[in-house]
Amino acid sequence: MRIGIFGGTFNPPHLGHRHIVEDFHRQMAAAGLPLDKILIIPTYVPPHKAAPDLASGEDRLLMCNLQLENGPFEVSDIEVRRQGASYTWMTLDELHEQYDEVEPETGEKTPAELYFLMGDDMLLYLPNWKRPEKILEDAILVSTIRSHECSVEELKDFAKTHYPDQYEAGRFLFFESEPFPVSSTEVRALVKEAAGIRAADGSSTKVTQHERQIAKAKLETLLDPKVLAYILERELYQ
Ligand code: DND
Repeated sequence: MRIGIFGGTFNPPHLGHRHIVEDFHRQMAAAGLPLDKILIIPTYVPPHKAAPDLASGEDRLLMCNLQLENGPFEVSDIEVRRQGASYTWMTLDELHEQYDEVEPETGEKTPAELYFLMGDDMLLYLPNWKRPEKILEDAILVSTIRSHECSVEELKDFAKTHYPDQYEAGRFLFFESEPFPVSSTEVRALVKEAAGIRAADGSSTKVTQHERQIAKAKLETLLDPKVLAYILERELYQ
């Protein structure tokens, strides 16, 4: 079985996430490696960064479901259920346990082929992850660019320099993608602004009605309408 994995804090999930994962789906098929399914895995607690305004695991699971509820995508609660820091090597271990096929008579194992998707920032941060070598044994890492500040060539050079053996062994894949530059941090700041709160100092006095409308209009271009409605209804990030 060939499984794509898209892990993230998804606080909240935005259209940049949808863009990269839909491209991943298409490009893997075009490369002759069609994926049987793609697991979208929100972290419980991201292992690598402080997460201000972290919405609950349940809220983030729900928002991922609202954004990617069709087709080959399946939102998985594996990390939210496990709790604690969501280390990727642990998740890959669990996924192999779940999806590797064992021949009942001989006990022979056919490991699931796992492809872990990430944006450029995450690939460049890989040496700081826990057990990157183990991760590269258990999954092939597939990456692309988030903005024109980085190129696929730079990503290849980085992987070749830091993980030469794994690079030669084909444990990295890359694809070209038209960037959709947005971040969850930017989205949370806009949600605050749309609610009349100045993100930088938390003050509610200085945001004009006009600025609030502009922030709301910008949000409509960055979020799935169902995710935006959910955030506003639940008053997340305010
Ligand atoms: P983020 O916090 O960056 O997620 O976490 C990404 C994944 O890496 C999670 O599964 C983490 O558990 C795992 N990780 C990170 C560091 C250390 C370890 C594990 C460890 O085990 O030690 P975000 O929600 O911010 O973003 C999710 C993904 O979407 C990322 O790969 C990011 O690069 C990508 N992305 C975009 N891609 C294209 N265009 C955009 C994007 N915005 C985010 N606009």
